[in-house]
This record gives sequence, structure tokens and C-alpha cells, in this order.
Amino acid sequence: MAFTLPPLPYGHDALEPYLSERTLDFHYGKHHQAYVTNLNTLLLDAPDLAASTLEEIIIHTAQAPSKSGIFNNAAQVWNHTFLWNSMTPNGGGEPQKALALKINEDFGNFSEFKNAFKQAGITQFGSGWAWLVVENGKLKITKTSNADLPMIHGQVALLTCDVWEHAYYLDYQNRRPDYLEIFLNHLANWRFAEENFLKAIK
Ligand code: MN3
Repeated sequence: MAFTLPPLPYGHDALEPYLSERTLDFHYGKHHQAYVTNLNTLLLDAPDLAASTLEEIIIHTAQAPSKSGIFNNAAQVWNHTFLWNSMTPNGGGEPQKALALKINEDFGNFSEFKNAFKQAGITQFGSGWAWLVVENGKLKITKTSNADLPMIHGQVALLTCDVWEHAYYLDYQNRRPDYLEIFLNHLANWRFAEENFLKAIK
């Protein structure tokens, strides 16, 4: 069964002025779509994975060098769907309730969290992702390269920011720190992160 590009949870222009319609046209319409298309093509030669879910494919191929093409495209399909949900029009601000308390407990305060998340995104050399995750009951900030993602490291993702250049270059060129600041101040979807947190600690 072929995978399809999941619908964006908002319009291509809904994140203006922080991320342009042009960026969403390319990032969602071209990049995300290409990962879906490439994955479906590669799966034609992997009948053993034909009945698997996206998550099963990712876990199954993560440690198999001969399946790195499938892993990279499957993980990027998952990462981008997670990314679109990690942002929302009128986002930013601070989380509420249980997640707010847990951030204070594990990072000191929200400002410390913000600095650490931003720093993770800035210092990810080359393409990759900054993440807020839960690992062994504790919140943690991580960064991953290329298509790598928390689920293959025993972590549950709560929120992510894509720091591949295609995510921000049309709007921010080389200014990745500005993009990360805007992400945290205006785009981050804390409601989504809270839902993921409550599921993760159940
Ligand atoms: Mn991307």
C-alpha cells in the first residue's frame, strides 16, 4: 500500500509573516512530497515491508545499511508530518500545566529551555533537527543529523524544528539563529507538545 502526503494542518500562507507561503510551497509541496514519492518507489523493491506502518519501516530499517535509502525517506516523511504539527498560526508563547511544570523541573525555567533548544538548532552542523523529547521520564533537548529521529534512540518526540536549509533559506538565508528564535516565539505548537507529553508519560 502506497503512502500519501498527509494534508497540511493549515494553509500554505497561514504561517506568514514568519514563514512565507513560498517556503511552505517548496518545503511541503516539493520536499515532503519527494520523500513520500521516493519512499513508495523504494518500497516496490522491498516486499517484506509491504504491510508495515511508517513507524515499523523506520524501526526495521534504522540499523540496516543496505536499507538506508528506505530509512532516510521514511524517517523524513515522519519528521515532516511531525514538523507541520509542531507549528501553528499564533504559536509560540509558553506551554501550560503539566508540561510547563516539567520544563521548570528539568530545565530550571522556560527561558533556560528556550536557550538550550535554540542552541541545539544552531549547533547542529549541516542538515538536521532540534527536538524536545522524553527519555526515561525526563525531558531532554537533542539534535539529530539528516533524517535521524528520536524514536530509534528510545525517546518520544514532543516538538521539533527542522534546521535543514530548505526549511528557512528562502525567508532567513544564512540566519538560522533568527529562524529558531521566530520558531520559538511565534510558531511552536505547545498544545501539540502537551498532547505528546501526556501520552508519553502515561
Ligand atoms: Mn525539511
